Amino acid sequence: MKSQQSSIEPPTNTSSRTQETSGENLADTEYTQPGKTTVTLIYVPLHLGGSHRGVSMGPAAMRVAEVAERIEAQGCTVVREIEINVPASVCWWDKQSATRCVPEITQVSQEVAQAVEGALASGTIPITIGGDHSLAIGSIAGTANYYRQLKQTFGLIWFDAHGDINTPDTTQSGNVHGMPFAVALGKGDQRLTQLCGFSPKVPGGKSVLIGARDLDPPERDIINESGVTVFTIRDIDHLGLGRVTDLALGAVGSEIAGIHLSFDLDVIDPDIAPGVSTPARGGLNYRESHLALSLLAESRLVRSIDLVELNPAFDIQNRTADLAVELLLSILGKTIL
Ligand SMILES: [Mn+2]
Repeated sequence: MKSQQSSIEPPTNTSSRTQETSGENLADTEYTQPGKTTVTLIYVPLHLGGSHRGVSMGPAAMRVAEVAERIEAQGCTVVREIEINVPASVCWWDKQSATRCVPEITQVSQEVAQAVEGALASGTIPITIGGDHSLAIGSIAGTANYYRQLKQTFGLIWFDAHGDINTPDTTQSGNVHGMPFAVALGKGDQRLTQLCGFSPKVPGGKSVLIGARDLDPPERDIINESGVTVFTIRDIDHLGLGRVTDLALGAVGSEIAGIHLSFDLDVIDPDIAPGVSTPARGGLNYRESHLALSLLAESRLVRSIDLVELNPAFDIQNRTADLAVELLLSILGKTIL
């Protein structure tokens, strides 16, 4: 009889990354390492932008799926993990406007913006892990502020089943997670559009929406006015996501210093990504998702990333979190050969 060998490896403790919570001083240490991709993980357990509290567990589920360990196993370095504080108070309706929780989301957005800008300034790729999509208001503000000071421009590529381009005038739900794309373009509640003191954060002409299949009628009007390039799920069926991704890279233009990738997991088909707040049938499949993200990785332009709307309360055995980590690895340049 063969002796049994334990398959449990002793815990390795080779990581030098630091953990901190928001509000601490973000030293502008230079983390650039030649030939190595360095990342900052920013966990944002924000649920105030939507109607499903489960998204606040997204960062925890990503940790269960060993996001930091798997990024490091791929050869990248996680230099810092930051946890953003989200107000614990119950979400309240702001009677001053048609939108919910704007004061709280503004506060969180300021902290996210500061963390993202600090991560970019230190030469790392900020990966903001949600949490609902309203966190992109902060991450895009931080990204925009970073490039603005360098007098550079950036492009925005947004994967989503929805438009997220409602305003307080058009919203049916009052949920801010249906508005962050509009806020980035300078449309919406001024407390959000004026973060970091300027607006818009990115022009429509350097913005692309991929995977849309569930747009509210007013969102179509806003998209048409804004100059955003949209590739709907029909375009993807017709052209293929590889071609669409190439076209998206062309649409953001060549005069950019970087791309901010805002990836809503609900763009994926709910059959393989059930753990999202607002599933919509007919989404991206597994292979085309990885193809798109590996093409973006090859462009070497993606400098900041949001990964949002993971809702463990709707997930099955953490499958969607596991997929989300795999997708991140593709964005960070995982190759087959
Ligand atoms: Mn979204």
